[in-house]
Amino acid sequence: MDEIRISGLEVYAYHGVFPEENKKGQHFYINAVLYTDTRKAGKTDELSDSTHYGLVCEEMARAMKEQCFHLLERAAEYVAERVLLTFPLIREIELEICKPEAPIALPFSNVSVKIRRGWHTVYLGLGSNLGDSGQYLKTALEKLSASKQIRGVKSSEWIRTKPYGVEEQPDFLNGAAVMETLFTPWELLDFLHIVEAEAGRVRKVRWGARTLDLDILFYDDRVIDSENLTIPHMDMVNREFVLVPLAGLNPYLRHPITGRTVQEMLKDLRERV
Ligand code: A4P
Ligand code: MG
Repeated sequence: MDEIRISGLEVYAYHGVFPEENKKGQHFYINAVLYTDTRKAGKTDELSDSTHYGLVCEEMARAMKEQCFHLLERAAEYVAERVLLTFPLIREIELEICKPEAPIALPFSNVSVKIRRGWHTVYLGLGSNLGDSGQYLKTALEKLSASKQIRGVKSSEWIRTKPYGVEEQPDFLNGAAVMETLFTPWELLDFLHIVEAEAGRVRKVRWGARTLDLDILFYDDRVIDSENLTIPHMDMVNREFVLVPLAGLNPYLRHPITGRTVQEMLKDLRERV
């Protein structure tokens, strides 16, 4: 991706763990790399096709001044999020906050915290087979869209499917959705669990009937195998109710491990069964 770089932006602010620092304040210096696509502006010469770096500087300075944090880590997180939420064309930001006047009783030239944050593309699988399934799924999408950490939610068609796994349960209504998020994979999982709980979901039987099930199918091309989270979702190659809606959204999306597209996985599955 292309970069817009800002270095040495000076801001007088009040962050620090010592009360002295919060009262008196000190100079902070910000370095930022804004990851964005400059191609269109490169062709049109129109500022509206790019991000105004002057406005980004002003926004970062405002964010630095309006709160008083103990930690540089917190200040960096706050400023990075503000930039990503304010300027839609910036997909990622690398942000360094320098504190050369930090209270360290030894000679030093600088101390800084540097982070990289951005929007991630996520595909979710949605399912319901209890109560008013259509309404549960619609409400879930509204809740996702209402989170400021999530943008651009787009859903597939809904399909009626026979239960897979535990077969003695009502038919499902299934779909998929694509969106961009600032959440990490684990933060997203926690958020999805809240949305499921708000739909009255009770976890009794694995693969049992549920008002709402939200699974993370893909998170960029990340591969995660931790105790409570597996991405890409484990069993998708065996599930038409996942692959059909996913193919409706993006048939050419590739599985990061096997390299197979959604369309190919669906074809393989149909040939197998
Ligand atoms: N978990 C691990 N990876 C993920 C991930 N990528 N996304 C963990 C979401 N959760 C993930 O899930 C159990 C735990 O899996 C979570 O707490 C999380 O830490 P759960 O939702 O509590 O339980 P579950 O849904 O009963 O189990 P599981 O294994 O997730 O089942 P699935 O895969 O969700 O399948 N038939 C049809 N036709 N349509 C369906 O939608 N769904 C299922 C459930 C079975 N049969 C179905 C359908
Ligand atoms: Mg699940």
